[in-house]
Amino acid sequence: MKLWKTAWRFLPLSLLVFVLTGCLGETNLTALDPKGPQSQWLFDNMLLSLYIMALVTIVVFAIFFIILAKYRRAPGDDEIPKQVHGNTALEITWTVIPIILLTILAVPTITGQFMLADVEPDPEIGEDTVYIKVTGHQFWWQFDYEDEGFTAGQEVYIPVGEKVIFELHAQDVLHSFWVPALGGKLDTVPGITNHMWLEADEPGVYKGKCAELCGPSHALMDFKLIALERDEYDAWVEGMQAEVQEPTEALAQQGRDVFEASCIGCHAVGGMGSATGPALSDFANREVVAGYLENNDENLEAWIRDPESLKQGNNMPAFPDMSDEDMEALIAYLRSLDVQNN
Ligand code: HEC
Ligand SMILES: [Cu+2]
Repeated sequence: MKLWKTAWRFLPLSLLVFVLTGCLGETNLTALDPKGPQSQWLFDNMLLSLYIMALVTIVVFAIFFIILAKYRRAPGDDEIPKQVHGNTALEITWTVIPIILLTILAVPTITGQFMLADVEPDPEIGEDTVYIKVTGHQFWWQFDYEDEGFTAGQEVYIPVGEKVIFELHAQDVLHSFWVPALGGKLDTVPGITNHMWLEADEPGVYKGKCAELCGPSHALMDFKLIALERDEYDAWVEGMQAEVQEPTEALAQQGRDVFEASCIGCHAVGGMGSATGPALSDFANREVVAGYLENNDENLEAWIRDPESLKQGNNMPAFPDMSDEDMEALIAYLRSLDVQNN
């Protein structure tokens, strides 16, 4: 009875699990609400193994409890039952059933492995298949569109309904590229090139995360995958390729001078970026700063003045002594970096 009392104490905690998993659903950082053919396959396969497991559990426990009830020792019965050794029919039964169950699991698993590993261009799209080079850094993501001639930082854009191929690299330590709503994860490894593909069924913003412990701010190494209809995607690409426009506002022009003096060595605006910091070509459209802070002026200033306090161990230097005037101008300039204006 004491056991039951203890068990009841855990009830609120177990109910909390349901509430908390509900929060995950809202952000689409979950593999349980698939939004692409790859994640759908993973989900279906997971359900299949879950059903098989449930079936085995139910049957085994049913037999267990029936035997327990039916053959338990009656009060006053001191006789030892007849002892038996080996039963060929039973042995064959409990060998053959698992073989059948494992075969049912093996067929989709093995065919699925080939599907997942197929990083050839989509035959229907051919040369237009989008190819993106991903580099994991402590603690941010670089997305090079080499064929198109530009780099995006922290946010990767893809066309909807098309297989997109990702070439994975790491700059410093192991990271892992993962967009749970669209597919499985794959490590980015220094010195090794990995390939994977993803496809989104519907337009949307899909949350991504580094899934490999890579340092103190590993948990903040978030990114977004933005799936757009093909024409909108093409328009974004054109914007990224176009000549960067002069800022029109005087304040932003002043901010550009501050940027060119202190920041441009690490942050590209337009064209190909570098490995030292995320390209900021389309910064005005970023939902977040540094992967997780809401993109507002207050957070932006806090970030520039002291990045370490917001993301421990990251590689951006602090600018604590920047004058308020320069800061205001700089922020106005960063707000003007919008490829839709290019
Ligand atoms: C030595 C290289 C370096 C310099 C110089 C530098 N940064 Fe950074 N910056 C980084 C790195 C690295 C990150 C990524 C940090 C992370 O998220 O781990 C970053 C991130 C950022 C971000 C967030 C980007 C995003 O996509 O969310 C902003 C904004 C930014 N820097 C602005 C500036 C400004 C403004 C200056 C100049 C005053 C500056 N940086 C100078 C390296 C640098
Ligand atoms: Cu990482």
